[in-house]
Order: sequence, then C-alpha cells, then structure tokens
Amino acid sequence: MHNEFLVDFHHVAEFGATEKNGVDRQAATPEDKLSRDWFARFTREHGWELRVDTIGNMFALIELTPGAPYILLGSHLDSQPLGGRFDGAYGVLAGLHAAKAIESRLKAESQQAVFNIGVVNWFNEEGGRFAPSIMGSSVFVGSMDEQQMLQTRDLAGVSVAEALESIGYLGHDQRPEVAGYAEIHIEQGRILERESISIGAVDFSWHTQKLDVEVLGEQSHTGATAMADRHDALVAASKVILKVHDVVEHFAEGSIVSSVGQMTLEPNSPIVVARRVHLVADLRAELKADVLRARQILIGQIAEIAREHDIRINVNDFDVREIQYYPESGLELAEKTTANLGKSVRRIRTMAGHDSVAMNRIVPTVMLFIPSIDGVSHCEREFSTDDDMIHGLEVLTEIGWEMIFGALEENAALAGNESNSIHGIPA
Ligand code: HGY
Ligand code: MN
Ligand code: MN
Repeated sequence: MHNEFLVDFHHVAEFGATEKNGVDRQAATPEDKLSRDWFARFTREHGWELRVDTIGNMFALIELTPGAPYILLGSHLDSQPLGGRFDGAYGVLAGLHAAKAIESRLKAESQQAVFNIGVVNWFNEEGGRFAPSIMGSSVFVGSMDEQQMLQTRDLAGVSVAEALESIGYLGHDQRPEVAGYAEIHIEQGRILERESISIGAVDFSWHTQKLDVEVLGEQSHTGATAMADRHDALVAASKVILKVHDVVEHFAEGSIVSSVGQMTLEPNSPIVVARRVHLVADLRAELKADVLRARQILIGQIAEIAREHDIRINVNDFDVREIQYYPESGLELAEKTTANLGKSVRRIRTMAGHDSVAMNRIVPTVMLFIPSIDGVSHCEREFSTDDDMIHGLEVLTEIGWEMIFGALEENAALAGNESNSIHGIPA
C-alpha cells in the first residue's frame, strides 16, 4: 500500500509540474484536467463509481452497504499559481489509498460496514483563479450559491461554467449522502516540525474574511499632468496595501495576519496615471473580534486616503469564513488512533482554510496535519517527507475504518436516523 501510494503521489505531481519542483494546476485548467482524468481512471480501474456534480466536484464511491450514506475522505487537486505539489493533492491521494485499504480489509474480514466510503476531489479549493476559495465544497454544503459561483469569472473573463465545460468536468451527477468527512493535509506552518510531532489533530480554524477594494481615480498623462491635478489610483492603492500590512500592529504578536495578494491595474500603461486599481485584502485571526476590529480600523484609514487623494474607494466584505470547531469525538479518535500506531500527535489550529472547514458545517469532520518542512506552502519549495506522508496515510486509513462503523457519536446518530443523514445540497 505504501509504495503504491508513493508511486501514485509522485506521478500526479507531474501534472502541471514546474521547473522548481512545484505544480501549477489552477482550477479547471488543462493541467487540472490531467489530474482529474487520472482520478477518474483510478476510480474506474478499482471498480468504484465515479460521479461529477454540477460544480465539478469529483466523487469516487465504494458501496459497502447498499443505500447507506457515505464517509468521505479527500481534499483538492487544484493548486495555486506556481504552488506546491503537496497542498491538497496529498489528501486526495491518501484518501484514495486509504479507501482502497479499507475495502480490502472489509473483504478479508468479511465485516459489514454501517456506512459506505468515498473519496472526493473538491473543485477550486484554492481560489487563485476563481475567487472565493473553498468553492466546490462550500457549494456542496450550501454556504455558497451554485449559480453565482458558476458565473464567477477569472481575470481573463472566463466563467467557472465555461472553464469546467472546456475540460469536460461540468457534471450532472447526484451528490452523495454524507455522514462524515475526514481530510489529511500538510500543516503549512512550522509547529509540527519544530516540536517533532508526526500528526496534528486540528481543533479549530481561524476566522477569515476578505475585503474587496476598488480604487477609482482618474486617467491622465504621466508627463503633461501637474502633480496637484492628479487623481492617481495606484498611489492611493499603494497606501491602502501598506495600511493592510500594518494593521496587525494594533494586535498581539501572532494573533492576526493580513495581506494583499492580488491587484489589477487599469489601464496599466507606463505613460498613464492609473484610473482604477482592484485589490483583495485577506484578514484572519484566532478571534473573530480581532478581524472585525482590524476591518474597522482599515475602513477608517481607507476613507482618509480617499479624502486625501480626492478619489473614490469602494470597500466590500466577501468570503467570510466563521471559526469552525471540529468535534471532540473526532479529535479523541485522531489522538487514540495515532497513539495506537506509535506516532506522536498534538491538537493544532489551522490558519489556512480547507474543504473540511466547509464540510464541518454539515457533518462531523476530522482534520489532520502532517509536518511541512520549513512550514512553507503556496510556493514551489513546499515539501513534506515520504515518511511523514506514510504516517499520515496510516492514521487516515484507521480513522476512515473507524468512521465507517460509526465511531463518531454524531455519525452513529446519523446511521440510526436516515432523515438526518446529510445530502450534499441537491444540484
Ligand atoms: O483560503 C485558504 O486559506 C486556502 O489555502 N485556499
Ligand atoms: Mn489546501
Ligand atoms: Mn492552499
């Protein structure tokens, strides 16, 4: 199992591979199609049912008990531009091989599971090409509107629907009924590495929200326009970006992060004073109150910049992700399972968003981390060792095994009461 997993993982890393050992496999691009086609082949070769839903989520389904809801394992195969080959892909590959091991063990021990098991590749978790991130799983749980997401456009003006259609993954299949979800992922931080711990059991996710900022100045000649007559959107936007960066100084060290990662500039000519800048500010903190206070400070500062430059700046909230607390029963299951396998484990929060943040809204969810070397992610030098990936695969397999027998009380409750078992929100 271990060697097969490693061979498959490193093979999938070739899809969209970049020169410096990363991947560029943005949502619904031809590179993403390569990894999706591989996922579909793997599913069919194992005799499992493949479904693709109306927002491009892919499901490999293994029916163990006819008519029962599914325990889903999974993550996402899409990447950031020039991203890392572990973020997301590790969780999908580990999910496939864990499900394969669970299916064989059931056959060998001729046991009857309470739930079925499936593996999911969520559409557009990363949000690099189409904002917001965590899109496919959020539509699945009903926290994002499907039609609105299908009409969302990238910077080239291509819609999600057109992009999915162009790679043949705008599906129509019914979403599976789900009773539980487990996801394993690289930590994308330094804690596990620093403390030499093998597994992180994620107990909660940071509150996250974005500010959509549109800076509207006036186009003019960079040579002929007197400085006093300019309404320069790029100068004003630059001040906004620095205020977003500096806002963390109002808070305790390490309790909040803020940044601007994307900016578009019009008309983007060296001889023209900019008329429009669009940027997205990402605010995240352990406490929702801190994000809201940082937002308030920034709104005041941005209004001041608009006055100073006699321009208009529109600020809108979007992609608000409340803190998610993962169930205690899942944390205890992760701790027990890891200890039984002789590995070290600790509880850990996640600052990054994940599909499990969406899924935990509708079903009991277990989120696991393995160490990231240097804690880096969303870059080509993202790295986790084969050994750490295998440790994580072993833990995920055991947890998946326990969950198909209703290990989490909440799962058991769903088993007993069909009406409670959760559908993905019907297409
Ligand atoms: O939004 C996130 O935090 C994730 O990495 N896409
Ligand atoms: Mn991810
Ligand atoms: Mn990511």
